[in-house]
Amino acid sequence: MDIVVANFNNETVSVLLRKDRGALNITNTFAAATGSLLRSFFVVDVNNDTLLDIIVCNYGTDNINVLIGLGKGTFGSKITYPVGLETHPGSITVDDLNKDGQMDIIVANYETKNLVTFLGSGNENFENLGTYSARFDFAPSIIAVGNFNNDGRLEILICGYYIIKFAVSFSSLTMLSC
Ligand SMILES: [Ca+2]
Ligand SMILES: [Ca+2]
Repeated sequence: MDIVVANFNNETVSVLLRKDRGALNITNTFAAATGSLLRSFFVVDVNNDTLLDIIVCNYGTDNINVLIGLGKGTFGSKITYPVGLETHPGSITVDDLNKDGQMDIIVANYETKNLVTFLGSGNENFENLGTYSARFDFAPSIIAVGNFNNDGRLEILICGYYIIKFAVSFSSLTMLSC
């Protein structure tokens, strides 16, 4: 297995490929942006070419970066999608929210305590669907997607530093207690 590392202090993402006998070599390092204060990333194939891509969450610059994998630990130029001024996104996750076979992105904004969703089209392009209207009463720091209530539809679990509180149903954009 290879490893991807987000380097908070120097605002880069490093890809480490495992070589023979288990040694890890840094093959590529990608600069997010000055002041990005990147908080999290997600590794997934968003363009269905079987090569893993990376999506980076930039707390300081209020955006995300999509890096399309080219194989052998190399990636294309980063593509930037803003999530809103002073939102300070802290966490991202990826899944197919609308069941069209294409990966979509969910961003949890730490400062504005809400979510932004991006609809995938099977390539590097994502459509910003806007901000989920409900504000949470805590700053979301980690999010995850799953079928938590076993209804066959995806929900999202949102965690603050001291609390695990909500599952949001994307099918109806309603908040479920949990
Ligand atoms: Ca890919
Ligand atoms: Ca989708």
